[in-house]
Amino acid sequence: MKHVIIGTAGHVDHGKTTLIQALTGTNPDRLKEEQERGMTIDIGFAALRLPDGTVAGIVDVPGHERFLKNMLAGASGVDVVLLVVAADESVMPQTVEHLEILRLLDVKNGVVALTKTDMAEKEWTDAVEEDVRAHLQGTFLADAPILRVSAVAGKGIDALKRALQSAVSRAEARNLSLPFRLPVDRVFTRPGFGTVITGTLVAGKMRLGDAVEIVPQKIQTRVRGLQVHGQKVTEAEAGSRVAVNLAGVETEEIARGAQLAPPGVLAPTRALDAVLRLLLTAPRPLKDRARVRLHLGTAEILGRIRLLNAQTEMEPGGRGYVQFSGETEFACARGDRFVVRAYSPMTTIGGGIVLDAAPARHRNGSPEVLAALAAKERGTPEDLVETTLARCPFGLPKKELPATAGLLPAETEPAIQALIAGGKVATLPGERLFALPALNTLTDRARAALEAYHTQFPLRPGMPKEELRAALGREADPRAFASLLTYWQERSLLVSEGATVRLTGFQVELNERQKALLERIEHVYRADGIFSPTLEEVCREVKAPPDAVEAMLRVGMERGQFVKAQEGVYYHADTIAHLQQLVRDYLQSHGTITVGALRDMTQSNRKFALLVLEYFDQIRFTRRQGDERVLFS
Ligand SMILES: Nc1nc2c(ncn2[C@@H]2O[C@H](COP(=O)(O)OP(=O)(O)O)[C@@H](O)[C@H]2O)c(=O)[nH]1
Ligand SMILES: [Mg+2]
Repeated sequence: MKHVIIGTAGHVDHGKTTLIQALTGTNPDRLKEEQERGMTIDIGFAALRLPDGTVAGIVDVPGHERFLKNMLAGASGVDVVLLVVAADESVMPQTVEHLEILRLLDVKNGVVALTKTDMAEKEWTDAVEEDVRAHLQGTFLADAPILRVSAVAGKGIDALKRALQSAVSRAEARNLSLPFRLPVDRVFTRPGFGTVITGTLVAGKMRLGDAVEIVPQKIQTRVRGLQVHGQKVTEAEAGSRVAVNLAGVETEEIARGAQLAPPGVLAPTRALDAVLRLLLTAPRPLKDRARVRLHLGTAEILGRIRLLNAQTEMEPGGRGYVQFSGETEFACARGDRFVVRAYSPMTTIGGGIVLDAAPARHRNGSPEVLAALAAKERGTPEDLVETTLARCPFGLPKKELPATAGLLPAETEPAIQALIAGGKVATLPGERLFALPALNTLTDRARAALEAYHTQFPLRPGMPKEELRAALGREADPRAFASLLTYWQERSLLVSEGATVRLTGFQVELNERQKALLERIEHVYRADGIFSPTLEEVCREVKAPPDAVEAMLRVGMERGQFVKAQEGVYYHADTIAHLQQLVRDYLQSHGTITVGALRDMTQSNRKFALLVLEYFDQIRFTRRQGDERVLFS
């Protein structure tokens, strides 16, 4: 199912919050102060069930310019905007400012609601609609439907829902194969649970139990609880509003603006390189080294902007490469959109796209730096390889890369080498390439799955391989999985043996009762020698149920105390060693051995002598030649 976030926008008092309540039945104003003053201060949330059953998350933002910072935090995760204009007031300053912010954030899709139509004459409303249409010209909302509603009279609400549904169905799907990313918008404590954060999952999938890093704080933790729209879930997909209960994190350690991602995917940074566009409506040119507020994700970061084009200022409407240096650390990634506001007065002046999230300090006007940034903006072979691999959570065979990335093989190879050297791409056995974040996600997932398995089945030597493959994800094809297993084994993360895998260092631990049972079972098998007892006989003898005996036999086999000759037929390793010695001696003097010869030597019967020799064939100690056996090699 598609997951989409609808965000409100528009001037204060134009009826955004009331409209959300009319659409969803939820009052998104959750603070006491908001309800007392009848004004939205911080972002609020609701869930909208659309006529086709899709549930969209709604983020309601404050319209008052004093709380624009909160609007920016809410706008960062929006797919579809619901622009609200009061029919009795028409376009006002924050209508324009919000629209500009949404354009800078590259929102592509939306619906306009003319509210409070019960307060205005029809002719007046017609004029307002014209005014609105004029303001939308040249923007992503140029062709958006404009719907007339009255939240108070309950008019036009169903038509608005249908228009929203159609916008939602047009919204681009978010990238689910990227590592998950969650900018935090709220942090609070739930008694009995501990710290809970909420936010819009902007990329990837988050699962219960996933390892998480909080950036820039660099806190490593785990998803202990996960909710979407107030329902417990085991997995949340990008485009959902989620609440995450984090293990062992104090509420004071995190705040709005932090981001959650799998460990190692995001690094805290103090600077970013970007392409910046200054709004035509910016009140004055932007000076080199001007102090600004940069809004990225849910964060507001104070810092200075250096113009890299060797200018002393950038004119309104201008665009160029810049380096932003924060006064504090923050989280960002290449391709992130951001909005810039002047330090004072706090007006929105522009915005841009991050081209490098961990840049070096540059000399102003250096042609090399400008060329490198231009290449990053355009997309070099390296970029294309990196972004292609980022879209492949289970890697890609090297030979498929050029075609998938739309590159020539000759330009692909140097790009791969550079990315490997830069620690962004890894080659795995079987000539398979992985983006490092994707690989780290899988490694964490494998480790978590194995840990969980060992905890649940402490007596089993390991997890069936197929189960581990399933735990990694539906898309893990056998070739990718084989490549990963070899890689993890080489890295000593796990040991792969036969049909099972276990974490390196995992050992079956027995309690006193189990140790005693294993000893009694050993005693029975040792005493019976070649006359291997049936399972029922063993159970009777040691007075234990079959599953307990079988579990101990598995443990014993893992430890080399038992061997399995056939389904249900076990021998003590000492018995086998003894028989092997007998057969070896016999073969040394006779060259060949028959079933009858072994039977006589062991004073047993044909059945057991045959069983043992067949086992020896199986382990390639002997080889059958007609009715006789010879040494295998
Ligand atoms: N008459 C009328 N009043 C409305 C309508 N929608 C909202 N209001 C009123 O307008 C005021 C501001 O609404 P609110 O939803 O808080 O605006 P917001 O600041 O955009 O969230 C409140 O007093 C609402 O009761 C409407 O459709 N008709
Ligand atoms: Mg409001």
